[in-house]
Amino acid sequence: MNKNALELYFICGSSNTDENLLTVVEKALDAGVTMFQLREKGSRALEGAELMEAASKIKELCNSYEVPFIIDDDYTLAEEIGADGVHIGQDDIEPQNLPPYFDDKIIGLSVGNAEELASSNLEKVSYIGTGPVYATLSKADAGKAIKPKGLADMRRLIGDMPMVAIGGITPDNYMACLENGADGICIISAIANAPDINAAVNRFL
Ligand code: TZP
Ligand code: MG
Repeated sequence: MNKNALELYFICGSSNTDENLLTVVEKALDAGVTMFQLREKGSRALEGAELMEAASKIKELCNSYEVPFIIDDDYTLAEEIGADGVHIGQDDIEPQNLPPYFDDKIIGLSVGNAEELASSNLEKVSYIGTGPVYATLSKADAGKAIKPKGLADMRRLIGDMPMVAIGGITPDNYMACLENGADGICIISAIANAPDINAAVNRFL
């Protein structure tokens, strides 16, 4: 994959904002985020036909900004709506077992530490997401913060493999992620909950 797309990777779902999800995504795209992931989890997560409709609309939006559109976990939905890829975690389907649709798509895998790396098959993986770098309120079971040092350790182990940092990243701390081996940063709350999304995105850019 083109590593540049990982630069400012925005993740959002209905539970991450009090605003309309599509409005938030469009504002972030318009401000210049370079990749988007739909992560529908938690109390307000859309399901069924509503989820399919929202995902299709977001796909059209991302297409119009030429920004890759990734779906978290739900590879069936990703294939159904023709998303650019899927992001999976350690407890989801293993990357090599994804359907053939994903052979030429973006496959992201969460890999938080050396143990997870050792047990992961990265053959089909396009990038790894590593974290939580800092404490986060957006994922209850995120585990202990690995700090930028954890990114540097991971970088030494993975060579050139594209890697994004995730977890608690803000305009005040993202630079340490890039300085410690991340190709880009993944953000939920610092964009989704910003009073001015355009200003927040521009602080990162
Ligand atoms: N995986 C590890 S931390 C995290 C995920 C999905 C949440 C990141 O959200 P925020 O609000 O940017 O800390
Ligand atoms: Mg998952």
